[in-house]
Amino acid sequence: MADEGATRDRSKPGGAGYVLDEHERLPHEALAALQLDRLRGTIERVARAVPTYRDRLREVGLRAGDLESLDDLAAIPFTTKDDLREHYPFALFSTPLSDVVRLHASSGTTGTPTVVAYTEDDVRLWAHLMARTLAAGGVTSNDVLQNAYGYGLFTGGLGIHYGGEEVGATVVPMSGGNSARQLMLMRDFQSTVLCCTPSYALSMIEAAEDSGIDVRELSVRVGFFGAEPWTAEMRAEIEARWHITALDIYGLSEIIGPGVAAECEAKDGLHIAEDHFIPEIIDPATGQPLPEGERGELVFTCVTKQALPLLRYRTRDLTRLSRAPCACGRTTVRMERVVGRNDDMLIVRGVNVFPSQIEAAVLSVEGVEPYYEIIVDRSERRLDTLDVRLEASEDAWGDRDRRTAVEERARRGIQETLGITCRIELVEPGGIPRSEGKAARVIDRRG
Ligand code: DLL
Repeated sequence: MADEGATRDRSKPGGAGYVLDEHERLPHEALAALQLDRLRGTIERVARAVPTYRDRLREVGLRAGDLESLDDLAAIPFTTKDDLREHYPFALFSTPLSDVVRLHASSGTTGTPTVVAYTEDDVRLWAHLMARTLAAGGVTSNDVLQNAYGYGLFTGGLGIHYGGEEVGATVVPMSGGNSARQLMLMRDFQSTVLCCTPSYALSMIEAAEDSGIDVRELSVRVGFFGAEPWTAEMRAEIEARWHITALDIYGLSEIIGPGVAAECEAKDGLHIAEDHFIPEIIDPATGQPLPEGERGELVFTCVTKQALPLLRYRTRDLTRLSRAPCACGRTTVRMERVVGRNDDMLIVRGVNVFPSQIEAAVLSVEGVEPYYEIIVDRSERRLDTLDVRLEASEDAWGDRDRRTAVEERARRGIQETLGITCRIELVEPGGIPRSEGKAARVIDRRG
């Protein structure tokens, strides 16, 4: 159900592509009315088509007609990743498989993968939302978009691909990996837009340096980086080394994939496509909704999807929402950069630690490259230990006194931000594994 309000106009001078669609600038009350109307329609549909939802809604005595305001959302039971696993592969779909034109799935590191489905309308909606995302970062039909997100069951590749075409850009479907080839084609095709994970963007900068290419001389102007947590410090690092604008884009397969939320050029939080996905922030411990502005777990209700419109899906991602006006004129609610996932939170000697907090603390230390690994273990005395392996820059590595000073500064930085002691191991340049997709930086050996 792509919005009729959005128009594509490639005839504009300069090839400007996508026009801001009217739902992105609705006054709050009008948006809330649209959401409520769509929510009622969705509830009615899933109650008819999905036995599990029918039972759950019946249990709480909720019918679509009972919903009087968006506050009534809170009466709807949550959907979790376990629900998707328990209904593997297709039992939560609300359309017959004959209407499903695409499946994607998570890699399923813990066993059963989670499968998500799209009807033709869903694919169209997804392309529309990704086009919105790209347009918010200034992409037009004049751009050459190099897409280095993985193609396949992962939603990054195809999701961005269709959005790029929708906005009229020239899409180069590279997929992840093979940095030398990425750089060669980036130069030859004069790619102006790069889409990949932030960790892979860093790997590419390094691969360029290794082969004597100055990334700043390439034509890339803007990067759409996401699919993993990253920090403001990492953004500063990428922007300084590449001289591009680095924008944060967020999404998850269960909701639609990339296109759920994205930064605009104001870089002040990610605009959520709330005309399609109603966000809430809940206390992860109690499940109770939290007031606006408080940080907690992000929950989404899909109100326009056809094949898999999940109700109150618990993302496990931690963030907070803001309705403060944005310089870009969009009125949609913004979410702060995701700190991390509930399940990625490490508890080290009783202290909650997000890998992104460690990233923020160490990246500002001079003499350290933006590659790191976090190792949590248990000592013989059954105490948690935290080891952070940091990669030294070439010149820091060559000087023993500087190495000691860098280690000391990083250790102090972590102690000051997190209040816990850790060991720092500085490793030689190139000593930390590089990422081509989502970086795996944490090794927890506590079992
Ligand atoms: O990662 C979809 C995506 C593709 C988003 C390309 C952006 C760009 P999943 O593989 O289902 O989908 O993983 C979703 O990744 O719940 C977050 O924990 C994390 N994540 C995604 N984007 C961000 C981000 C894609 N910008 C999970 N910042 C989500 C922090 C992110 N975490």
